[in-house]
Amino acid sequence: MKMTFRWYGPSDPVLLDYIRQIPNVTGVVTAVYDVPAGEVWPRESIAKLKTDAAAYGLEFEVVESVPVHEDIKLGRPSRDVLIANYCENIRRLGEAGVRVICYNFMPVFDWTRTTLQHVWPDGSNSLAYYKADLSGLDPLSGELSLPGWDSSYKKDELRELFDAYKSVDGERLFEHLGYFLDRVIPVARESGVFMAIHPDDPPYPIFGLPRIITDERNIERFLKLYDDPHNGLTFCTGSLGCSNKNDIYTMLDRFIAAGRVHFVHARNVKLYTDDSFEETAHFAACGSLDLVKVMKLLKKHDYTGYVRPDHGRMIWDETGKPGYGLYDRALGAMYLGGIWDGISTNN
Ligand code: DNO
Repeated sequence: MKMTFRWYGPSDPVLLDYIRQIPNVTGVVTAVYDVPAGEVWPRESIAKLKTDAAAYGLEFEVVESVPVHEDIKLGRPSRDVLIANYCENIRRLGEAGVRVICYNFMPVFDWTRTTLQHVWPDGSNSLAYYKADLSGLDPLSGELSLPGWDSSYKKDELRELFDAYKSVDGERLFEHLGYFLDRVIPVARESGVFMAIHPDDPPYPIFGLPRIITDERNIERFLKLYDDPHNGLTFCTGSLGCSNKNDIYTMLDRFIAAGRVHFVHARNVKLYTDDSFEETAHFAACGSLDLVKVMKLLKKHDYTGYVRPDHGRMIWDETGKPGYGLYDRALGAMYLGGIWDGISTNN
């Protein structure tokens, strides 16, 4: 297991200088952020991430994310050029020593929450998603925007995208994903890169847009679309764990045994019966998920892939990118590392 930490590049208030002080973190997870989706990342930008990380004794072996252009998800004719660009990114990242690329196939929006600051009785705050509040949110109003969303869309473009998705249901989206994998995975294999799709977050359709990387059956179907270890998963406990129908431990056990898990996002959530959820501290007793059990499963399979503490709360008056402050994620890294050491010792 290699413990990593997400770093948003030079503009991140969480400095590499801080990350290197977390004892069990050996590498950063990052990306080139100033190139629009669908374009090729300059080799110099990739090399700079590597040298920046190395200057602090950190590895750069995981990219999160190389975004997939909407035209690929929509199956538009322009997808072939965009997929060729995607393949070129895989080659360049492989040459730079990147081993895992995390990406997602969620239409239009990445992760979605109904509040970024749910306040807890102890004064900390975290991201939350209340199903009942979603109907009151209009993603086309231009007023709602979340840090995970691509803010480059103008209002009209968003409307046009929503219209285009009217003819793309879950089945079509699966077809378009298969088309993408058929072209991308052979390049990943040649480049020594493992592709690791991120589950949809939350794992059910929102705003009428389809979502397919949601549960055991669909993930199995995804893995079969291209049956090769280079077509793998980012196993995000919090994304999959915020649906009551997902048994994340059985899923993890099964997909790791199949050699298809390359990256683990360890996050805890407090889950409600209607699939609403609040993100909590990583500590098992704080939420509905048991990260001790998760780490034990990694141990059981001698997992040698990458792990990172996912979303933390904002604590100790920290401000910054919601979910991605330093303090609570560092506590998470230590908690996960402590569990790992605890189960690794024979004493
Ligand atoms: C949320 C993240 C996601 C993830 C993408 C992968 O905090 O886990 O935004 O990076 O879905 O493409």
